[in-house]
Amino acid sequence: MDNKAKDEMYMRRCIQLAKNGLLSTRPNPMVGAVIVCEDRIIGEGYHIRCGEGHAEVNAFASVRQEDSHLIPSSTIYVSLEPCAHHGKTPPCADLIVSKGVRRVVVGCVDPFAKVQGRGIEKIRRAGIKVTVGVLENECRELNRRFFTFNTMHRPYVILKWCMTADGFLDDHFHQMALSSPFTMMLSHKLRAENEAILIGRITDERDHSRLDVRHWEGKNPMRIVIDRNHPCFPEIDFNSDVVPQILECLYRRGVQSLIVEGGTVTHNSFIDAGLWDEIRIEMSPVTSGGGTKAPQVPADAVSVRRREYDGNVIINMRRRD
Ligand code: AOF
Ligand code: ZN
Repeated sequence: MDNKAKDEMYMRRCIQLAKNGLLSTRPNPMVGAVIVCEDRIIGEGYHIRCGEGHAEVNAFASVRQEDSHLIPSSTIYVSLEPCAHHGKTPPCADLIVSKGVRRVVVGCVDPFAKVQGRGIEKIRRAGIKVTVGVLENECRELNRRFFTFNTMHRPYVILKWCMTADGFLDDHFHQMALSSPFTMMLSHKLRAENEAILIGRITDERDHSRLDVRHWEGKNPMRIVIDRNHPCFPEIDFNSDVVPQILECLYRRGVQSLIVEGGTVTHNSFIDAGLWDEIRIEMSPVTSGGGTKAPQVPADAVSVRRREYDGNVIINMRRRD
């Protein structure tokens, strides 16, 4: 195995470890770290919870006493640039320098304003070799909410709808039960993985949806209904475009991700404004022969994943680069 393949293999392990923090690191990113000496992993860790130790801290702490003398001849792999700032915890870049490892391999640069390359800079200035950008796309994908929030200054937006096989959301008269018990569970999983969920007033009045995660474990997302008579945020001016204002309100409150669950008018306003990152469509095998038409998928959306569960198909789309 060549060195590049080895670097990628250990970075893949970092990503795998990082994912254990999926429901608990928020608003911090998920990060994994692996310490390797002569092709042997001597320590590994991940960021478990916001306010607690970062991945690097946990990885160093996991090294066994009898292996600690190997640290100066080791490489530490981290899926996100080690931090340079004093946040809730001290800078990981300083920790790495004090441990005196031989080399640092970083998945991607941290977009957070207080870091943004400063961690890498600190480590390089201490004379330690740093390689940046191993599995960069995968590492950024892992924290796509955190990246969008910090670079675009708005939450990551997921548009989600369920439709019939002939492209309708309902049959004109009622909301149709299109999800299966299993796909219902998956949509609650999606809710648990995101911080806020938004619907329009009409959808709220028709469905009385609780928008909670009762079929999955985790925290209920913040529930937002767009209703000019009951403004979700006091600063919104309903006489001008509401969508960008909602994202601004959420950004100011530190909300990193939002699911938009409809209806069509609400979905279309996000699509028309180009304010979306991911589209998730559930298609039921049922047809209705007429009703409210599902939103038109934007031209720059590409399908990245398609899974079928007992006849219900879930299609994941992203924006073409
Ligand atoms: C790392 N390793 O495992 C994580 C990092 O308030 P704090 O101290 O928890 O710092 C939070 C920031 O640190 C967060 O916004 C992000 O920039 C970085 N996260 N950095 O070196 C980690 N989770
Ligand atoms: Zn850190």
